[in-house]
Amino acid sequence: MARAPYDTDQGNGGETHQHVPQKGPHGDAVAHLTTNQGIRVSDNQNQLKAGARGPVLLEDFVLREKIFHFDHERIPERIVHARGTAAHGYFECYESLADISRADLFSEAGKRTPLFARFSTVAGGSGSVDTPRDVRGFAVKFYTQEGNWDLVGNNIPVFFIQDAMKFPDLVHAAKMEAQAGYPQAATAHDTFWDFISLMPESTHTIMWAMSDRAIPRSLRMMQGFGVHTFRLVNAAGKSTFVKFHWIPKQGVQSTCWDEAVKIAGADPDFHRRDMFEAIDRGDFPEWELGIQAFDEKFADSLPFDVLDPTKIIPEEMLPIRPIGRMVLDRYPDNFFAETEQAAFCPANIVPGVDFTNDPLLQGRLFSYLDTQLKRLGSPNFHHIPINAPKCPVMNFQRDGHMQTLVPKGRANYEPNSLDESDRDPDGGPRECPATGFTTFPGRAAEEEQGDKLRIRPESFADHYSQSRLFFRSLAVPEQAHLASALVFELSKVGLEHVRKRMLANLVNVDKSLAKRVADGLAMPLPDASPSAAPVRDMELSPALRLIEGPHAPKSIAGRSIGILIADGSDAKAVAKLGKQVTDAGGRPIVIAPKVGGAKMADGSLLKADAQLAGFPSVFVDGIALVLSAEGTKALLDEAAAVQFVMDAFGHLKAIAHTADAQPLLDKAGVKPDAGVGALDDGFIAAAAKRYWDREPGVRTLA
Ligand code: HDE
Repeated sequence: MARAPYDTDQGNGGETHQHVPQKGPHGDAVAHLTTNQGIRVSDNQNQLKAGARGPVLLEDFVLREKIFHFDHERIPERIVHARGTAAHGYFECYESLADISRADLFSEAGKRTPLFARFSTVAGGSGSVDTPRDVRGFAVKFYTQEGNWDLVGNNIPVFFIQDAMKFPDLVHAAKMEAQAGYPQAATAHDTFWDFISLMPESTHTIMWAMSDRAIPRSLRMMQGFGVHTFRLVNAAGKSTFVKFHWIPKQGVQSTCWDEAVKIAGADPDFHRRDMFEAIDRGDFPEWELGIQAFDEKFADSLPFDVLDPTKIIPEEMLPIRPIGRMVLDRYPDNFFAETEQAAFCPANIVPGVDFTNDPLLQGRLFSYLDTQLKRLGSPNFHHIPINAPKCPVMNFQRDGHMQTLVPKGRANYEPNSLDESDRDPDGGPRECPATGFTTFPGRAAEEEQGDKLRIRPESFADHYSQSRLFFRSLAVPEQAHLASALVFELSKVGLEHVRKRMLANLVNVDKSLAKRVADGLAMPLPDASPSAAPVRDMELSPALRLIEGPHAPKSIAGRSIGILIADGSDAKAVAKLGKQVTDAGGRPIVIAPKVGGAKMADGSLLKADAQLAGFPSVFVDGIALVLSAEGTKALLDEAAAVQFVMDAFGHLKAIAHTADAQPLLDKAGVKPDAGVGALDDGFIAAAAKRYWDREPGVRTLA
């Protein structure tokens, strides 16, 4: 409904008053500003004073209510995963999984279940940047018809620790140092590496965290993992072990480290903005959900324990079966109400899915509900729309802070016999053994009811074989990035004994890796640290690599091309290129020295999407310089233009250019290679990838 137009006038002191017209029916309730008690407000610019220059009066309930609410607008941020962005969408099941799970969302082909997905960094506070080197959270809340199921995973399939007991230590070590309050959102500091170097079980996750996986290009271009081994349980009560995988349709892609650092300064909200804009333009992010399903016999045949969250099952050993897809098609209407108040909890599980004894998962089952009471302040936080199940919720729980429901009747206990009375015919809901959640009884009663022990299973002791598997499976440039990331992080560690201890651990992973890192630190290579179990060479898993791996992007779909223009550019060439990019599913972004546009060779004015000084090439996946000789000349003295080209080259992106743009390329130090070419039809295909061969010529890697 269209709003009634408001009037604008000036108050006594020149302040602007926008108000509902004084003459009129005043029947349009929503047009009127009110207090929280529904009292209409006459003046939202001035507090009540004793005289125009006098003191404020305590009786000004309008002022007091407004300030009171404002004073309490913040809630505690998440202790980890504080910075995140989220979207609504749906899950669509490919086929019935009834043979292995009775879960409603997997019951039939084409079945759609609404969901809410939140992606996050782990270490930084809610106001930190989007692109630090960090693990990313990947949490999905499925609103199934049988209750909410939260699959609260990460973009890395393994975790730093094996036992929940160590989580507070890990997080304390990773976050800002206790006395200094910095660094924010960075693991490159003493306490993190001090802890890690004393925790050989972290080594495998460290390999992932130092790899390009920890600097994703976009949240839309990350894989997600359930991490723990879960169970699916069918109607007959049969259990199947599963590992959950999310595979992005957009392809898995990362940035270069130098690029991630520059993005952090140029746009701290880079990932949040990217998600918002993609959904806004209808380019809905999509992931396929897959499972690695296996039985106990297979689990027993593995040389590691499936309950150990520091281990993967390589895809080559057990292929991923696609079971459905997730599409994110709606950005939240309100960041606080939805993204901030969303309460994910691994203990939110539905019939047909179950836990395993993974000791990390078991600890998480306690932690999330506990932290959410602190954060949201009431045991009734499931009433908040984003957390409320979309199926009936009926029980005898009552009262508590912020009770928003009004339960009717006398039945607030059970068993009761109120149904038998004429006076109180509604005795309320009852349990159901047939359809209610029943816990899978476990594998062998003896194993789960042993002596009470604080003990780690011996089967968790191999900390290095899979670390080695990961490193050796990567593409050559990725190995160099990983080694360089270790050099970068350990160079920020002032404690020499910590660096040395870390090097000694790395010798167990791969001697050549340890040597590269030691050389990068200019330190001698120590002997290997003692390893709790012999390190085995496993068959390599090419699926782990990003570059030319099975999940690498195949086109520029979902990606951006920056088209640099200036006065004298060819309008037709810009339009043609823009269409080619759009046709390929990409997004053309026209960048000019002034946002109002540039004067084209044909005399027309072409408006720009962005101003050059505020839009470095780190924001796009490839660049095209559609410049005339005149435009190029003007840009040669613009540091932003030279840096634009230099960075695109240094970040290994495709560059297309007019012949007239050559002097700018020369000034930016661009050398000819397969990724640099004329502005022709081949550019769109060329921009789908990065030019890794260029890298040794632009930076020294370990
Ligand atoms: Fe979390 N984790 N975690 N975690 N975690 C939280 O819950 C915790 C772990 C993950 O977008 C907290 O509501 C413990 C593994 C994500 O809101 C907290 C342990 C994995 C999110 C918590 C772990 C995760 C969280 C903080 C070790 C990947 C963000 C605020 C036993 C499988 C969810 C909150 C969102 C958030 C505890 C380990 C993923 C404190 C104790 C392993 C994606 O409860």
